[in-house]
Amino acid sequence: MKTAFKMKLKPGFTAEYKKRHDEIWPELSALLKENGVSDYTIFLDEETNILFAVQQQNGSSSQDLGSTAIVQKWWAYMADIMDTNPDNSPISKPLLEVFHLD
Ligand code: RM4
Repeated sequence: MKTAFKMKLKPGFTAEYKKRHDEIWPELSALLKENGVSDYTIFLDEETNILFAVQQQNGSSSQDLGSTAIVQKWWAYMADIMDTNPDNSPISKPLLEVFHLD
């Protein structure tokens, strides 16, 4: 099932955000794939600093893995450049699919 959600990047951290994701921890990538997440892409609207994430999920969403140590560590690592909840998870809102072309 394809799902999408938005998050928020702090202004001025586009390059840093991309760098950190270019260097995503292999154990995080592995965890996502083990939990059925694939084809996971994040786009940035540079005008608003809104991050738009799209993923294929077969079971959990990438955002449902916050009980794992790896995701908690990643969220803590990313918290300085993103809008987050008190537990460091990124503030994320699901997006409504309004069109799909196979
Ligand atoms: C994002 C955010 C998401 C995570 C991806 C890998 O910046 O932290 O929660 O799933 O990275």
